[in-house]
Amino acid sequence: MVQFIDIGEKAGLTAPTIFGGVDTKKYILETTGSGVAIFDYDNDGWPDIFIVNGTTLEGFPPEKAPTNHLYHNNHDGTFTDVTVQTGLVATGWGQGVCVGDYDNDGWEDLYVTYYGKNRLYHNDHGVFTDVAGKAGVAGSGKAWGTGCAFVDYNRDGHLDLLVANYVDFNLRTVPTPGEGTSCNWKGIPVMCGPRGLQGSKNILYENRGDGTFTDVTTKAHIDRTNGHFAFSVSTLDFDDDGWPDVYVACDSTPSILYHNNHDGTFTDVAVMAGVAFNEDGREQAGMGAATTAMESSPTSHTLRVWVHTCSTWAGEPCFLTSTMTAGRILSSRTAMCIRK
Ligand SMILES: [Ca+2]
Ligand SMILES: [Ca+2]
Ligand SMILES: [Ca+2]
Ligand SMILES: [Ca+2]
Repeated sequence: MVQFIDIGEKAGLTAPTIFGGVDTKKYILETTGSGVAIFDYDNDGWPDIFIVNGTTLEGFPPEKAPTNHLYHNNHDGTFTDVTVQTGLVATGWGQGVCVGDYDNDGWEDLYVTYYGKNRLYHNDHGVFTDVAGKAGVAGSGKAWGTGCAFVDYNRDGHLDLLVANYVDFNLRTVPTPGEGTSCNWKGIPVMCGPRGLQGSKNILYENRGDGTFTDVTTKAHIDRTNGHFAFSVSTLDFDDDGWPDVYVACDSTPSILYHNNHDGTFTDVAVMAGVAFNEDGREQAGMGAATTAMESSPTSHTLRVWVHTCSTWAGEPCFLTSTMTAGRILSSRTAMCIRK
């Protein structure tokens, strides 16, 4: 039997992850964070670890605010926190993170989603600068970004960016526990949502190749799936046609499989592909997804792709929901998204 031992503390991964109330959660906002990316930020051949952090409803004085953390791999089983010297100190309701070299300079860049404005960190030889505003990918500041993935959807050699949004959420107007029908569970007042709240739309940014992006959400038909509670984003070529497709695991709503139509548009084919619902035809608490090639056929050169939707809600284990055949996985170096 394989056994795993938690070596986090011994390895130096000691910063606490803060996300809302410790004993109680008043709002669903306090429940969703946060993601992790494992990538080689300094090109020394050893994978490093970036961990997104959150905050609390009460907030913190600036000098005590929790920050995201980047841990440099020391090549000896330990890590050093290099957040400050790499320019990655940032606080807020951090959510997901994805990695991709959007400007093709050989250094992996970072995109971090927030309830609030998202951040795009350009990697300049191991030092990061937030260029989201200049690049046009910060968002409105009102959306609740969750998962994301870099993917070259139009195959022009420049990584584009798909950002999932969870619910249309406003702390000032959202009902409190006990208010409304969706804020009670068996007579007990509980936080509201996601059911009872408005879904949100996902966003696709096309890379212009000059360090800036254009919002092509409507043109690419990404918003035709409006109303889902979208979480994690995975890229894969499930039909092996050479064009990358995108799977979005959704909470309490059907999950989405954006098929790439090769003409700049996508069509959600999740129902027909058998990955929108579980085997009982029910929506799931889709939190994260992983795609992998399980086996290959020496005759047809097609791979089998399994899509997992995982939920840790109420202590449920991860479970396999669907199987798709005839797919091909994109390189995880060029398109990667990891959410806890
Ligand atoms: Ca490294
Ligand atoms: Ca880069
Ligand atoms: Ca592109
Ligand atoms: Ca495809």
